[in-house]
Amino acid sequence: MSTKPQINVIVRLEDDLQAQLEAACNVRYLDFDASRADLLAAMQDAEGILLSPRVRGDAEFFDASPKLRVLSTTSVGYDPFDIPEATKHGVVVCHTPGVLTDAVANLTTSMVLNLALRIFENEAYVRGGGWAQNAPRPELGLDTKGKTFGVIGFGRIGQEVTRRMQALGMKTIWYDVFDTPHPAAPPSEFRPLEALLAESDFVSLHTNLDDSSHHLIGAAELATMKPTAYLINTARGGLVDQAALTQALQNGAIAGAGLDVLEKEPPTANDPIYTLPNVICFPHIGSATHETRRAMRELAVENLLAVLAGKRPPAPVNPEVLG
Ligand code: 8YV
Repeated sequence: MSTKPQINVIVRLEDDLQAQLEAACNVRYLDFDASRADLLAAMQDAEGILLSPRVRGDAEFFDASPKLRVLSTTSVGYDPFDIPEATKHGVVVCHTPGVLTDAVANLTTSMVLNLALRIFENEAYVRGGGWAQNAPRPELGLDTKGKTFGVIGFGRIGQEVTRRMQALGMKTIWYDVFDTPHPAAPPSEFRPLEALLAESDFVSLHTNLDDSSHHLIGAAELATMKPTAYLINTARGGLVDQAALTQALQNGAIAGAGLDVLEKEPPTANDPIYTLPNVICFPHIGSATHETRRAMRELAVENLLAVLAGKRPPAPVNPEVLG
């Protein structure tokens, strides 16, 4: 009988990463569309699981996983997993911070530039024959120099976005639940949330989603923003009250939004938000460069194998379980 630990994998992996797992574990590959019942049944004997944040790890999940020691997600965000429940069940949750910082900061930058310079409108104008017909051109865009960029969530990604915005000539300010920045953070001024919202020409979200940050941006916060300001969200859809945002965008309470995440993903076909003229919306691709996704999968495999081998994983969310 094999003494290798049983693990479940619900992530598509490269051959070499599969081989690495298979050398150390009995690997069961589960279908992405596996029913909840099939998933829970497969958790009976599993000591580890490698998954994406599309799977919900709640109390029911951990109760159905009596042997589970490690849950390793291919994401930095761990909002779908109930961390206190995991800790209660002695499960180490691991994630992938750091390796996706540049990719998300780049996508955020692309949104700022696309919104400021009206890139999509201009491209559509030319592609649609507008230039060839000498039709009236889309409105002019905005300079970034001298504008104020407010970051909500001054962690790794928020700091990297700040560096890029400073390179674009913007004044940067930040808000977080702490008001003393990390020593390596770029120089940038702290503001209370309301002051940041009122002062910024761009407000960009880079914070975790949890009970305390759910709908951090709602109708009142949107009303505090300048009517000329833009909201950018490359973090989590649940940080923003999407119904309130839709309204604010429709009635011109803010100028526009760049969204890589929505409250419901994928959105319903009749969700108005992604067709509004003052919105650019991407399908949650912040980390989806070839190299970054590979690095995330590598780190997730490393996290999982470390815990199963009784070693400290590189990126635990609840290290207290490790003792
Ligand atoms: C990915 C993410 O969409 O890291 C996160 O928290 O949301 C994204 O990088 C996701 O991890 C895909 O598996």
